[in-house]
Amino acid sequence: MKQKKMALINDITGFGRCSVAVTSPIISTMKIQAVAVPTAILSAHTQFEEYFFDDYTPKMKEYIQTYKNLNLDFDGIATGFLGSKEQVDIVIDFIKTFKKENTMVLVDPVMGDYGKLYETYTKKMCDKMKNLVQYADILTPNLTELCTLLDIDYGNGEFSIEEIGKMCMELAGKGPEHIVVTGIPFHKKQIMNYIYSKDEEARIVMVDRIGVDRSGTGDVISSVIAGKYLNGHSFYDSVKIAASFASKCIKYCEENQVPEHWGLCFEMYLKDLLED
Ligand code: PXL
Repeated sequence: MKQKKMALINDITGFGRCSVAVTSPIISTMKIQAVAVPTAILSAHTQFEEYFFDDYTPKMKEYIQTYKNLNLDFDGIATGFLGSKEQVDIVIDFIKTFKKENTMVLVDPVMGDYGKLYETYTKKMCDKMKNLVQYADILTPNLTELCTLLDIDYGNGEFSIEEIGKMCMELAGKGPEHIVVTGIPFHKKQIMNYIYSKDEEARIVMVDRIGVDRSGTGDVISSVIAGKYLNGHSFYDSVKIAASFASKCIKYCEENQVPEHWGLCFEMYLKDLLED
């Protein structure tokens, strides 16, 4: 059987377990070849007080051109953190070039958390991100990103399940077949993942909240979903596996007092993602 390939359009961050440092090993464990397409290079992610940030926008076209010349094809394209608004157009061109009938496109609209945008995200970038949504088969926003994509005020972050359902329906109207809203706080002790698939009843995957919120959790969840879904699992099962995998990693971090910005110690449980 031909081995699958997934393009990972994301930043490369040395320290802090996010983006390609997380998605590449996770995808590889699921026997999918990971092909990194860097959007920025950082020494540490933007939740640290200090970090080196090199926007890769000026180099991306040349980088991608070689893949065009090589006539590469991809079974999956997963996009994450983008470093500039111009990158959105580059990513759209990448998808238009490489998306074939059966190529799965997952867009993780990495923009912010807890009602706040990340430091490198400008309003213009957020507006641009809205264009990217229409190219996604799968979208994995958190609540902050869901609100931002729909121009809805985050307020205190308290939304009813019905409201979240309506927001997903509106966003799905723009293109994506499947949406999971990740990391929704529920009654203080739990975290809800709201799963919306077109023409299906919405479903919920609940996990216990363990300790503090940890950066990089979204990258772990979206890459497990991307890999499992590409390997033939249903969207619901992919989310379930991803949520329970992330929970296990978070529990380990709590028990070992890993600082919250160091990301999830996914290495400890990678083998649980192995496929036959
Ligand atoms: O985990 C999301 C993420 C990815 N990449 C960079 C980030 C963050 C979140 O802070 O800073 C560079």
